[in-house]
Amino acid sequence: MPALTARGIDVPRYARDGPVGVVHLGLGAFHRAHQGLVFDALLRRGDGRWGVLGVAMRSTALADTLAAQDGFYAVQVASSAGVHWQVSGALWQTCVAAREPSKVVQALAAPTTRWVTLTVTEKGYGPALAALLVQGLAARHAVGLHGLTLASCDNLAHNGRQLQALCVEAALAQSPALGHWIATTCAFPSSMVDRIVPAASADRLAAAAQALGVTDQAALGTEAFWEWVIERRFVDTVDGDALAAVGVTVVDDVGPFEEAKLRLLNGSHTAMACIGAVAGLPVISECIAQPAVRQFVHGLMTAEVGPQLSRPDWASYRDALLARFANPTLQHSVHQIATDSSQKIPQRWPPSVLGARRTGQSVERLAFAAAAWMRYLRGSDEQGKAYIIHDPMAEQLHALALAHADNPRATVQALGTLTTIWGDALPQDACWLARVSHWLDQIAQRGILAALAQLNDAASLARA
Ligand code: CS2
Repeated sequence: MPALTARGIDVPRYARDGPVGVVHLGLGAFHRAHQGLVFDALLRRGDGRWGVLGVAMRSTALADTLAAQDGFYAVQVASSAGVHWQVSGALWQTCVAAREPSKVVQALAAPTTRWVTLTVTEKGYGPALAALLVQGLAARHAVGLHGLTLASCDNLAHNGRQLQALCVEAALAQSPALGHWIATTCAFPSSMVDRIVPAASADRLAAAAQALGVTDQAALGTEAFWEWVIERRFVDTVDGDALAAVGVTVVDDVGPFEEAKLRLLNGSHTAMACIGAVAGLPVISECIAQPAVRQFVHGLMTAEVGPQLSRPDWASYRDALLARFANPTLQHSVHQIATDSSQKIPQRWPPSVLGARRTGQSVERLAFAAAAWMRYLRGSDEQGKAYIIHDPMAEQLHALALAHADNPRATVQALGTLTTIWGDALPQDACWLARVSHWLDQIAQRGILAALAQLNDAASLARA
C-alpha cells in the first residue's frame, strides 16, 4: 500500500514472508481490530514470531478479499480526540477452515507455530472446533514437537478453561496419551479482550477510500480504547513480557476483569440492543443519547451489577463505558449485538440477577432487560417494522414470544424458564419472574421508552 505512506499513514515495512507463528481461528472484525493490531505492534518492534495465519471458519468472501490485498487492511480509530487510520500487516496468510481444513491442520502442526488465538463466538465451542484443534495437536504430539499456547478470546467466562476442557475431552476420547499430552504441554490462558468493533459497513469502506485514496475492501472502524488482560499461562514464559511491552496486561487471575467486562459492558450492550431494536433506534450511540436509556444503563451498572464485582476500579470502567457507548463514529448496530442473544445472555445477565437476589439488591433493571429481550423476540419494532432474529434458537424463541403475545405472564413462563439461557435457579424464582412479567406488561401498555422512564422515576423515588 505505498500510496498510503504519502498520506502520512504508517504502513508496516517488516518482512512478511516467513512462517507464521500464530494461527488465528475466526477472521471477523473483532480479531482484526484487536489482537491483529497487537501482533502488528510486536512485528513492528522486530519480533517476527507473531505473523498470523487468519482462518475464517466458513465464509470464503472475507478470506479471499484479504488474500487479494496481501493481508493488509486499514482500521479507522475514532475517539473524542479525533480520528486516525492505521494499517495492520500482521495477517500474512488467510484460509477457510471449511474449504481447506488440511491447511489449518498443517499450520497447527508446523514447528514454527507457537500460538493459537480464537474468536469463534459463543456458539463456536463445539465438536467441530475440538476436532480441528485436536487433529493439529495430535500431529504435533506424533512427531514430538512442543505444545502450543491456545488463547480463547471469546466473551465466555473462564474461556481458557472451557477451551482446555473441550480439547482435552475430545483428545481423551481418541487416546489417553494424547489427552495427557495436551493437558500437560499446551497452555490455555484465559483472556479478557475488550474493544468495540462494529461489523464492516459500506459507509466505512467509503470513508476508507476517501481517507486512504486506495480501495480497501476489508477496512474497519473501532474506538481508541482497547484492553487485553491475559492469564500468565504460556508454553514459552517469555511471551508474557513481549505482550506486556505492547500494552497487554498479564495477570495471575483474569476472573475479576472478565466478570466486570461481561456483566457491565456486554450486559449493558445486550440490554440496549433489545431496547433499541424494539424502539427503532438503530445504533448504540442513538440509544445512549436518549436520557431514559442513559439513566437506565447507569443505574443497571451502579445499583445492580457493579456492587457485586471484584474488579477494584469498576466505577471508572463504568464511566469510561458510558463515554464509549456514546461514540458517534462507531455506528454500532443494535441488531448486530442482538445476534445470538440466546448464547450471550447466560454470561451477561443471570450471574448478576443471582448475585443481586442473594444479597437482596434490586433486580428491576435486569428484569426490564429480560422483558425487553422477550419483546424483541416478537420480530417487529414498535412502529411495526419487521426485522430478522439471527440466533441458533430463533425459530423456537420467536414462536414462544408470539404464542402468548397478549399475555405477559404466559410469555415469561414460556421464555423465562428456558434453563439453557437462565440456568436452573431463575426459572424457579417466582419473584424474579413476576418482575419480568411486570415490565413486559408495562412495555406493552406504554411503549418501551415510556416504560423505561417509569422504571427510572420509580428508582429515583426509592433513593429519595
Ligand atoms: C458485543 C461485543 O456484539 C456483542 O455481543 O457486546 O462484541 C462487544 O462489542 C465487545 O465484547 C467489546 O469488547
